[in-house]
Amino acid sequence: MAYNNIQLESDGHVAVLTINRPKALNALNDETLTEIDSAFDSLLSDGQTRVMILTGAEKAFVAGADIGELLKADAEGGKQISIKGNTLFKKIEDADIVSIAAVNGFALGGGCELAMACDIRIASVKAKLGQPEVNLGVIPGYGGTQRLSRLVGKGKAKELILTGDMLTAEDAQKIGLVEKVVDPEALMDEAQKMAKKIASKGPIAVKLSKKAINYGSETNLDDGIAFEIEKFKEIFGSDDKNEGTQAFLEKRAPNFQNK
Ligand code: CO8
Repeated sequence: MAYNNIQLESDGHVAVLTINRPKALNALNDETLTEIDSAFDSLLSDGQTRVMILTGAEKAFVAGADIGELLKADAEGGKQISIKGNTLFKKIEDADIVSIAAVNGFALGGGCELAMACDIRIASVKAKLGQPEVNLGVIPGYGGTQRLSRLVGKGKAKELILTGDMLTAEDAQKIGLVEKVVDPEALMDEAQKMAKKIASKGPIAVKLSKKAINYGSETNLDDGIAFEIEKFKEIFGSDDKNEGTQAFLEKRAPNFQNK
């Protein structure tokens, strides 16, 4: 399928989705959100993608929602914009596909929110992250008021959202907003290396681990442990669990079949 604002490339179990609207620093206008959604659906149904790397073309990851579109929206329009972005970001967060944000440059507002909806964030030293919505007289509307405090704590989230300050990649790493910081030239290699490593592991184990971590971070410990026990039972009914354990004992590489 041809897209105007994104590029999608797949190589085996790893796909790279590049947001490519550099004239607006990859800002998420309605068309771009629709294209990301449709590309992500195609990955969910292709039967082979296990990891998606999300990145941005040229100097930005994503500089936020498209401010021109925000200006035109009234209260109901604002609600629809927020629902559309939140629905897509939640789909990415909940998906069986693991997502890695390769944050190459500005990840502001909706861009920071998109990175936070991904499972893992790797940033270039050139990246700048923040929630500058208050500068525009608006609030984060793609999950930022919810996910930022879950990642970095309530006080830091309030400091960042209420001041609108931008963080360097190093400072973002210090507070747990990104997991790794690398040189710009190394960013995609690092993301690919991690993606391929994850894609080589037991695929059911990877997706159930992700589900259990997501579930557990939104509930109490007893519920989370009960969920883990159920997922543990599920994985013990899989062929891949027998293959992985057998391969270890036979001192060979496992040949996982995703079943
Ligand atoms: N939307 C639209 N266009 C943008 C955006 C954006 N978010 N960001 C940059 N652009 C455009 C600029 O207007 C400029 O266009 P032109 O060349 O036609 O003048 C072009 O991209 C290049 O930008 P700059 O010249 O400003 O580049 P600089 O390197 O000087 O500055 C910055 C880079 C610091 C990133 C600067 O562009 C900036 O501050 N951008 C806005 C960042 C921002 O405020 N983002 C948050 C947006 S609000 C948001 O994301 C809310 C999410 C939830 C929405 C749900 C609501 C209901």
